[in-house]
Amino acid sequence: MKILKLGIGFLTAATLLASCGGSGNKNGTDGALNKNNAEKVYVAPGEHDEYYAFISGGYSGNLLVYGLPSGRMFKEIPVFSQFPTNGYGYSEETTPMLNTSYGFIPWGDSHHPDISQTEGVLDGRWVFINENNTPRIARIDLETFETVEIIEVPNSAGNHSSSFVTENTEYVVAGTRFSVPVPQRDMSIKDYKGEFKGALSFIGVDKETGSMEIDFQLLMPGFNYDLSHPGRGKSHGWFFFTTYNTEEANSLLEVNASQNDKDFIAAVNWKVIEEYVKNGGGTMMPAEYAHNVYDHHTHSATSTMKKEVRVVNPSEVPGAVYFLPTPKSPHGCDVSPDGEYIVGNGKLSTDLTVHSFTKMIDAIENKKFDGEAYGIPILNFDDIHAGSVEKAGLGPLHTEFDDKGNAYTTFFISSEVVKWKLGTWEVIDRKPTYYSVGHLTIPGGNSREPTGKYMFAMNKITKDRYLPVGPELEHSAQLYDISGEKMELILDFPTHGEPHYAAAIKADVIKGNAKQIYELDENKHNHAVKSEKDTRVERKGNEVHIYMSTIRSHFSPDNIEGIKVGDKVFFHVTNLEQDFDVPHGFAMIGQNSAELLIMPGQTRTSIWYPKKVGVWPFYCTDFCSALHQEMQGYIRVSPTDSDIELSWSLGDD
Ligand code: K7E
Ligand code: CUA
Repeated sequence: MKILKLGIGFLTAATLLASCGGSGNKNGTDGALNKNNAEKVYVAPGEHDEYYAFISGGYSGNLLVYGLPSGRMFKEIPVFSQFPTNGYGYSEETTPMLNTSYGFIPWGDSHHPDISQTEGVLDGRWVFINENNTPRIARIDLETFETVEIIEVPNSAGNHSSSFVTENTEYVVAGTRFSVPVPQRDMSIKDYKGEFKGALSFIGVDKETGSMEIDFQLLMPGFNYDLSHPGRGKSHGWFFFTTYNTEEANSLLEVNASQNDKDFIAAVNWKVIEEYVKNGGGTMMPAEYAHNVYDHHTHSATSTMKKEVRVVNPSEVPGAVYFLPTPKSPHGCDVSPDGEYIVGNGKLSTDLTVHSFTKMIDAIENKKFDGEAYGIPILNFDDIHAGSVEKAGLGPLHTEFDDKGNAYTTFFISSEVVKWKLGTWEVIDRKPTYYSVGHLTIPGGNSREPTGKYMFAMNKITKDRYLPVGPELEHSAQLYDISGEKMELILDFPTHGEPHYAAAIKADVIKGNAKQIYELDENKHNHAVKSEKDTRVERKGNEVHIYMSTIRSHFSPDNIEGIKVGDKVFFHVTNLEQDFDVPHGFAMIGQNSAELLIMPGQTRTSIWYPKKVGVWPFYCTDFCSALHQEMQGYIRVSPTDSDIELSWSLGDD
């Protein structure tokens, strides 16, 4: 009955929303943006923003770098998708990054970026992001702002409760949204219940290098593991995962996974499991997953196929996992900066449920259990419940925190952000979002030290917020000033793809480390040239290797003859420049891939299959100097049986 009522509530709210968006929101700002607010987001020409925001590109598969408070976009970092803008996923050096156990995959669905931490504070070394569809975790280096590592996650499907890091980046954690047979096998879908498993993967991160390895996977009951967050401070050593579909339904989940009054937050004591594993616990299970690593010295990626993974059965490790009953199909699972409160946002509940870590430990120590599920003890709701924020809104999704003991929760259906007080659970303020907000971000949000100046909401629906551009719209984000008692909307800005989540950090922590060039001396690429005198062309059967260089404003060589139809031509292009922001591009007519955009000191390789006899041009795509238009060359392509000698030249040489 309760479900039915809520269902109607959903409908009504959805109708309201649709009519609101459809009829056009004219200002929607609680009074028009005043001059004061405009000044708050104004970053004068040539000045820098105060924060970096790394915003998920969702189904673009990438990660976007924005500045706050201006809302300006600085860079799209290709992660899980081919990116013709710079040749990522097309060049020989970068295609191994997109290798998986299913072969080369050109696309991904990224969700949750999270920045590395030391002692609970964002250290700005790396940002991690998950791929939901073909489960993977990527690491992006925040000196070069490039993807440097991607690890596939076996036994997982819908890698969603990911990629959150523990407070010393001991682990980046990846949990499966869809449970699946483990190991995969041919079985009836109807036998889901009790047979499928949900793998929660703990990926160890090397303290110095950031290198990732899957340390262990917990094979949990076949629920849907939706989101997760680490404990911190007093709760460091624990990780919390929301679940839904504890009914273990395999069809029509919108009805069948909403039956239970409460689902669970799974509390995982990873330190206990770490100890268990150290003492030889768990079993090595055959598995196939790719581990792709990019090296800044060779400027190349390698892909290794791993063959096994350590799995742990939670019911065999006493003290490792407990279930915290949480109403009702919770989505977000957020932990307060001090580590005491675990907030579960029940999508189908009007209340927000907050659990107390202290009470949880108490209940565990006193063995106050309320049954078990698959051998995992269930705690009693009343024993662990810290409080509820009542009737806060409709469709709560995610919560972030500021530095003053406040929490901010997004409500998808009622389209608003609600500010409330930790401990008293009273609602302090609410502000509309435009429209249907998903995640929100406060810089430093997932750490011991969140900031208290800005919050931005990332919305699922845009409708009339910007000039119309046809049916397909970018999503909209809204930036709020949260320094006062009441939140104030100060900026609207579009994001790219679907901005599921963002991680934001004070710019000062990373901007001084950002690399400007790659040192040519340190270029260890096999096919690099260090000067023009090394440039050359070599034939090996029908393979032709062109060792080429770029410098303002020419290629060396720029005239090549002796190439034949049917050859496989490798352009190994090294950019000899050693100045900041002088890339050169390389594009060849009829090339079946993308251009190369080559940074100073870097080498990139592209393959071209000459198909037609003639003289064919190539050119630099990046306007690099006043004589950029002169940066071009020709390749003479002769018939397959021609005996024209291979030759190359630049100028009169
Ligand atoms: Cu968009 Cu975090 Cu993937 Cu919620 S998730 S909204
Ligand atoms: Cu080099 Cu344009």
